[in-house]
Amino acid sequence: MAEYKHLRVEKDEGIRLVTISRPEALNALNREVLDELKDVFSSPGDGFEVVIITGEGKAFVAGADIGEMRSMDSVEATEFSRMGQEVFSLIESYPWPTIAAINGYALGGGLELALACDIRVASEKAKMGQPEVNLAVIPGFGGTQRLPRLIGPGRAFDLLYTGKMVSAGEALSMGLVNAVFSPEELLQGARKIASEILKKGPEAIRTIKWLVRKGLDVPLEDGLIMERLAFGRLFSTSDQKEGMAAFLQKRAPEFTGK
Ligand code: DAK
Repeated sequence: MAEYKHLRVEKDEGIRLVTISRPEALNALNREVLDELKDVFSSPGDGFEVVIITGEGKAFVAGADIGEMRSMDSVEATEFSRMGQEVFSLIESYPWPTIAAINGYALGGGLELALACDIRVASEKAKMGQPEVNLAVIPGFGGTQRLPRLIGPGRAFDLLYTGKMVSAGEALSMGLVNAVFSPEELLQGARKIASEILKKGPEAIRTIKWLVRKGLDVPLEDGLIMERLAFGRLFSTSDQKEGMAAFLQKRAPEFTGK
């Protein structure tokens, strides 16, 4: 497995844990961190897996690196935004499920990173927000687009206009996160969700991810056609035969990913 300066990547029983580790800057996303994330998500691993992204120390990610952005001109800022958007789109379209385990501050680019994941779980200590307006800028890594799609435009406008931070409980009530755990149980909670997913038919999981992601961008009629074709395709897998046989024989299935 590749070695990184700001990321720790560990794989265990189908779960890939990616820890962003730049604690001296609360894991702020500079170009180096973005480059390393790009490398991790550029190839689809070695088979069925769930990726958990978390942060080292008291922050998940406290945003894009303000020190690095401070002196950018418009051309450089546009390029920085393109770079971040490209990396987060890679994460969003990664073929296997992704879970953001939000251990602390997820602000600006940090919340945008979590928004690019399929599932978000948060520690009771987490604080989330899009504070870019405090710096007289806007989210540049997808926040104006993914946040309203996830929680609806009204709640997104509130967060985007005011730049306020919300607690894990508030985030849960607005559908921004799926579950809240104590700080000690956060990773265990994320791993439990991952393990549950890893018991399922790999091709079914990958197909669900693809359909949900692609389906949100097309008219319902087209999405239903995509679903129908994908549904049919799964009936040519041996896992479908195994899954249904195991149910009828009242035993646990043994999926092979074929
Ligand atoms: N960037 C760089 N350094 C950061 C940082 C950040 N986002 N957040 C924290 N740090 C650094 C602090 O400067 C401090 O460094 P030292 O002074 O120790 O050298 C260290 O991390 C610890 O931070 P604090 O001392 O401030 O820690 P506190 O516990 O007191 O406060 C905090 C924690 C999270 C409330 C506070 O650090 C904070 O407010 N941080 C900034 C949060 C923020 O505003 N995040 C949004 C960043 S803007 C775009 C592309 C992208 C974006 C926008 C446009 N285009 C290209 C158009 C995205 C923008 C953002 O994400």
